[in-house]
Amino acid sequence: MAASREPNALDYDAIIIGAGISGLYQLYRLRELGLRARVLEAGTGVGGTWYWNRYPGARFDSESYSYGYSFSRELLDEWDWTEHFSPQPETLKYLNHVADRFDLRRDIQFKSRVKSAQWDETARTWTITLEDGGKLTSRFMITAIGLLSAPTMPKIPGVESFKGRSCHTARWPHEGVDFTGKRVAVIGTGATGVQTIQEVAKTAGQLTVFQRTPNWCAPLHNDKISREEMQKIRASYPDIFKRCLETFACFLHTPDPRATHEVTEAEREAHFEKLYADRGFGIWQGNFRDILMDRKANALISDFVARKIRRRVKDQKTAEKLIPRNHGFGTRRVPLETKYFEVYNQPNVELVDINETPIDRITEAGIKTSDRERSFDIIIYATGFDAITGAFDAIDIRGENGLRLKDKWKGGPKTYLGILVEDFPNMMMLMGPHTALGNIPRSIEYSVEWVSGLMHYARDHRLTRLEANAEGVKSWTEHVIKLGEGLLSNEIDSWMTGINRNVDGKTERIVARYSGSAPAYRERCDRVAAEGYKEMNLV
Ligand code: NA7
Repeated sequence: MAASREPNALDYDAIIIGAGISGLYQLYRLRELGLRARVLEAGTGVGGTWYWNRYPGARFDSESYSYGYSFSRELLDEWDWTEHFSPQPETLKYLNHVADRFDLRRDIQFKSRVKSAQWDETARTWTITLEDGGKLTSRFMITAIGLLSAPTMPKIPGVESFKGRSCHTARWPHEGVDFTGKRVAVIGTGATGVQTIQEVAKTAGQLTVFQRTPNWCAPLHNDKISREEMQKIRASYPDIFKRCLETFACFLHTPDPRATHEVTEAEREAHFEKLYADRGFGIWQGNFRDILMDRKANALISDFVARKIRRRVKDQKTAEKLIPRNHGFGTRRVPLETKYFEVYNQPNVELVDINETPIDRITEAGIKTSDRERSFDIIIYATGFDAITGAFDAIDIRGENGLRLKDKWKGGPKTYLGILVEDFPNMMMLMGPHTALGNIPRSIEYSVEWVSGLMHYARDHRLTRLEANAEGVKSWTEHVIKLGEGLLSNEIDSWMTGINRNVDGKTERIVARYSGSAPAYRERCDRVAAEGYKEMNLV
């Protein structure tokens, strides 16, 4: 480590970029190892995703008690969740509580957006340059920059010309926005759009939703958690986290071992009904094991959800517009909703299918579609993110011989375990491409612990250069691509397949996610550590 070779020659042993769920926990662990660590955070506070996404209706789609940190019994003992799916303000409060409780803030530098990071082979260090020109040197660089953190505006002419108020959901004003009596437009109907729409519809004078692709939404069934219930949840934390570690994607839900055709039609309907009536992601993550692989099975659940939409939406023309046609249920991220479909029964809500009447441009007064112009007071852009690789692309990261990470990943990311990249020594990624995602905080805790294990090993063995080698990267990348074969979701355009037509060069599908099971991922990573990281080049 830095301290052992050249005492204090470097600013830090490790720089962590980002003070979200991963950055906070990584800082905690590195401190335990006695390392000089610093977190660089673009925002004015901690929380990452939960700091930036303050849009109305933002909340977890995973059960709160499966989503919080599990590493500290004291933290679990003292924190009460008030809803089964925590709303954003409560989650942000929680993460602030974590930062205070573990005294993390003294090593976090806010308002520090990283502009570039340059590897220096001779000194074996990273030089990190901030947007304000500040420079810091560090032996190791750990990216905790999130997989959905680079928001994108739509490529629609005239976006800058609107004279009313416009906000991207991921850059929501801290003081909030009052919709009472206002004419509001929402562009985008992904998980974010759905949460926003159902909330804004409560107070807006007129709400117009501009939909390009409808998504298969399912009921969230959120509820308050009483004190007694919280006590029971607290007592069962060991079981909850044990279950999360056993399931396919770290959710409380995991696929039903039966295939769709193994049950009778009546049993199948009953199972779908039960899942539709249950909380959370069960209908997506806990359904028959073949619904995300087998076209016939997928058609059955898609048909079931379509029937629900037709029943819930009064105007059948509108209902048909809300039913996805170009992808099956669960092949894109399933937005979870609370009376979302009923919003379209309100007299003050209009759905505009922009496939029928495309948006020509944003005007000074509002939005002009091919048939007419509508005036608005507020336009909300729920248009998503340059996902998974976007936050990396936003930083000019240069490894050996000035190689740009963006160039290295042309045509799709290449990684070792989703954590390391060849030619980018001493850079470790938390929630980078090719890691197991699923219930994100569970995956984060594992990745942070794995990276901390590697740091520990490096310290004990006085290593100053850790790099993935070509063979390891090739075999991991091939493994990830193979795992994605046969998955219906990999045949569909979505942020999960790296598509974002608002970003140049993001029009070809890539395999950006590890789609095997989380236990298998952990087993592989554990083995690498147990065998002394022999698949890596360590000096
Ligand atoms: P998503 O899921 O990427 O959704 C973005 C939405 O915005 C989607 O409906 C897009 O339609 C729409 N969009 C994007 N660009 C345009 C243009 N140019 N014109 C019209 N409509 C457009 O992002 P979210 O923020 O909802 O969710 C991202 C993840 O964050 C979510 O899955 C959770 O895991 C948390 P499209 O489908 O591309 O036709």
